[in-house]
Amino acid sequence: MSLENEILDRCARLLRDAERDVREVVKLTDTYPVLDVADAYRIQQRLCALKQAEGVRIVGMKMGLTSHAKMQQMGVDTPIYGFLGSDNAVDDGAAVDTRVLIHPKVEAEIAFVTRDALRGPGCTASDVLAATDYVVPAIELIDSRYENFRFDLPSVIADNTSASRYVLGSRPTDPATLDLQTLGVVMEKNGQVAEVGAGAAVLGDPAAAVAMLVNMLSEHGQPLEAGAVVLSGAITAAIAVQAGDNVLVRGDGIGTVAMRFI
Ligand code: OOG
Ligand code: MG
Repeated sequence: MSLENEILDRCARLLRDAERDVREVVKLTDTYPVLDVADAYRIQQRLCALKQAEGVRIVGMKMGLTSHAKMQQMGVDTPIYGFLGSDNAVDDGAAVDTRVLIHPKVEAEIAFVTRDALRGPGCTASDVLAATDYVVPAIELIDSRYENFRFDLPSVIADNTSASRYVLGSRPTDPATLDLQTLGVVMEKNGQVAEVGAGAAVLGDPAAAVAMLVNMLSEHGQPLEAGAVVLSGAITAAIAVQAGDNVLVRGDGIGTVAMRFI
């Protein structure tokens, strides 16, 4: 059953206001138990339109829950996607103000930047590699708008998959020179190793996660645009951060990326 447009609009507004006011809200399915995944993507689209009306540019897309570590951590078992806005981007090494965040966590990811647009269905990992301009290591900062960072699949999709901030490494690498499956990634917090993993944690290959995104978008008649930034999904579990923390991610052969918190 599909919820009425008026309710979908109200849900998008609630999530937008929660982010702006730095306030947790009850997860949507507590209020609307019939809310399903299709409704949730409709709410996410409305949230995207609200941000665009405020002047935010859409700069890319993100995949989420593409690794077992993340699915287990969040108790959810299907990959999901969201959008990245110009307001989500942070410069490499820049400080992020924790006062405008609810309960931030960071994850290590591999980001793709597309040279050509991609369209599904039937998009494969090799199609993705052929259309990729470069890859970089990335840190995604997620900040669920829901109480205690707890949600179910429809609720987290509506909340733009907890998207909040992201930072890309500054050294672009041609993926043709890499083996993304065996590429090792280390996440350090305050100089200590916090999480380790390899590209294969993300659906066997981060490029496969991007292909899945393209195929999911095609179900809504949407392409993945040329020049888009794509976060392919966390390789490791997410870790909580607070003011004073420094986070660094290193990827074998692709350099480092950092975010610090004040
Ligand atoms: C949902 C977003 C997950 C990822 O990389 O797996 C995600 C969440 O865990 O809050 O961005
Ligand atoms: Mg992520």
